[in-house]
Amino acid sequence: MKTAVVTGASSGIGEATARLLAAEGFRVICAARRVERIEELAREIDGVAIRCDVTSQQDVEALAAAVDGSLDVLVNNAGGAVGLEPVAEADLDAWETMLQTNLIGTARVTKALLPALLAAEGVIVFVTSVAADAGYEGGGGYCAAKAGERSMVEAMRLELFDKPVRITEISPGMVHTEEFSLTRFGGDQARADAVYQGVAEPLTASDVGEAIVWMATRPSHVNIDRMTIRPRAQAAQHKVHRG
Ligand code: 8X3
Repeated sequence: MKTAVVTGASSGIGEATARLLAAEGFRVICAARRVERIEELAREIDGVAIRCDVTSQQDVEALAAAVDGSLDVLVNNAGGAVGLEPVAEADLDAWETMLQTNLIGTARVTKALLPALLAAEGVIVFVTSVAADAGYEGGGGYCAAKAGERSMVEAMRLELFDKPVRITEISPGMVHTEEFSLTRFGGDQARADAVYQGVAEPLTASDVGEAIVWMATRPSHVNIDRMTIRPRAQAAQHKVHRG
């Protein structure tokens, strides 16, 4: 049975991807900070739950120990946005959090699990964002974190060009999940809802999860370097059709 690790598996794209990978026959190791959520998910999909804060070296070592030497798929999904203030008013603690989770935490997990991925001729799917394409107003910290993550992906693909591992990236646009915007706006539901207001069909977590599963299940000589995925209503970052 093939094994997959999904970080940030407690909700949203991570949870949907874990469910879809399990439906494809993978044994899924669900990693996240909120252990009750991932334990329930692991029970439902017959997987494994490992408490993992990607900013903790100790937690990531425990995750690597659970993988036990061989890993087919790593979905680096943990991360997110905090705040939407202009740089002039930025909360730099929030920036620190975004850089520590999206960029450095992802690097920590990737470093720890790379030997197991090489052993299995595995594939890594990095969940970045269209925020990595260009800066937007209020996105300074988040865009920097995601652009940094993308740069790491590009470096790794070159560094590992002659090794049996694939380095892939999915870059989602507007995805309506339970928590992404709520976290960004510190629990302000009205502000979070306004992000998707009037948009008939933003992407769902499963739309992105299905694309991730497709990327991760191509034959081992096929590398999907980067997939940008947006709802039809979002032609570009600022070009969103609202009814
Ligand atoms: C989420 C997409 O547009 O909020 O990663 O940056 S956006």
